[in-house]
Amino acid sequence: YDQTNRYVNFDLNEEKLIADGRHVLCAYIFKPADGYGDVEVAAHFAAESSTGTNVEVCTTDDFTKGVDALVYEVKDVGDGDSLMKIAYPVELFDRNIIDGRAMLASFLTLCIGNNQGMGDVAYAKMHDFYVPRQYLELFDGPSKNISDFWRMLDRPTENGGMIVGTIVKPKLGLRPKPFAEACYQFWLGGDFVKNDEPQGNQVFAPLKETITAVADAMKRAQDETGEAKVFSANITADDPLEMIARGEYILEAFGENANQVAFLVDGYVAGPTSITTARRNFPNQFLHYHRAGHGAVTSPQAKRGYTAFVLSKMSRLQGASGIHTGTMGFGKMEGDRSDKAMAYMIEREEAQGPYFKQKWYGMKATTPMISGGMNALRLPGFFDNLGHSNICQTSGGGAFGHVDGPTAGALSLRQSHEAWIQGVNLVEYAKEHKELARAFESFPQDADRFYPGWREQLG
Ligand code: RUB
Ligand code: MG
Repeated sequence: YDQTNRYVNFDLNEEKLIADGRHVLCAYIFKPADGYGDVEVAAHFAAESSTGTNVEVCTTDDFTKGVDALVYEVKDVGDGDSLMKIAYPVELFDRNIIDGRAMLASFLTLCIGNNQGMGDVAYAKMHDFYVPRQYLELFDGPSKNISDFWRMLDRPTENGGMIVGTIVKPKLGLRPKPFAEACYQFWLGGDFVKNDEPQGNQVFAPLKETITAVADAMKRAQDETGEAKVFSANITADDPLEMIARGEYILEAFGENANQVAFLVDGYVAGPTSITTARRNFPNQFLHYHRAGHGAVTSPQAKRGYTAFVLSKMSRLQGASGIHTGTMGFGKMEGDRSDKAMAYMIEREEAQGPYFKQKWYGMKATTPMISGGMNALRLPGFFDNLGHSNICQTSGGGAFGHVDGPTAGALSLRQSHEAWIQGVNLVEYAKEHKELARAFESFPQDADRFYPGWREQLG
């Protein structure tokens, strides 16, 4: 039946909704199934996402109608697609019984839940959302971020620049000793080593044995270099108790260096519960939100789900210290230049999304983690596009694929960052920095593409 009378109100004004601060606003790109009209489908979508269903129910009263989600805009955006914007009263969202705080699960259940499987919707994807102050402040937000790394590394706590990082490769198949040795070698030149996301407690590399070896490698690398080192340990699991057991074991094993351990959680596959488990049980650790699998819903090819921008924004609410924001077209994963908007949304006090401007009211920033097919040669273009280098960068192949090994790989990444900070052309800088020069030989296809003529110039 037609629910447009109840769930659509085109008289609502977005500016006023934002000024009143009582609604979460969501923007979706959608297409009705054949034979349905866009406004009619938008109304059903808002009903199913709030107080209604596909028929009228006798239990609805006047109070119920006061918390309806309301469609306040529907418009054709070309290619058969339409935009719809829906205002969700804040009261709709579930709150914890333990502390009255908000939970991301409820936001997802309502705003991107049943509405993803409706028969009269060909597809609908969330492209942006706006959170009013009173609801935003009910989320945990980050407790740590890149500033904490900068402090550990003896850098300024503002504008401290790129964290030189890697991902241990091969992603599976290393036993504890060679694994720890790979960390050690990278740390001799770099700052930060992370578990690749599938690495955990495999039979050939038991977590306890591997972690003990890595903690020892960290100590040795610190003694050798006189610098602090950081490790991001994967604690992802189905069971929150398993995550906590891993986290506690790891902190104990690192002992005096426990402060320099981040916890990596694969927040897309393991869900919001996993992120909050880490955020609330280990508030003193940097929470590293890895997002393997997100492409299934966030890819521009996917017509349903939500975008990577939406994922990033949700992660700041939940309290991720850092989240992968892709390489913006400079690495191996899908993405393009304009993805910098998602970095700005998580790191700034106020930022413009595709549809909504968001203020964060002092909520700490989430750090962009830049990873996936990067190496020393690709960094300058990446920084030019982003406009700064205050990010945590991890190159797996870009470090372990360096012809002179991971220490040289790490140094080449550090030198590339220095060159960019000083505004010096990378080939020029490579003349005086041999690890960087050898990165050109390590990744000749990239070298030819980004720095044609490099062979002659480097001699
Ligand atoms: C990259 C890697 C990460 C990807 C994930 O390894 O293991 O899991 O960065 O992608 P390498 P994203 O540096 O060898 O390519 O960062 O886009 O989520
Ligand atoms: Mg990985």
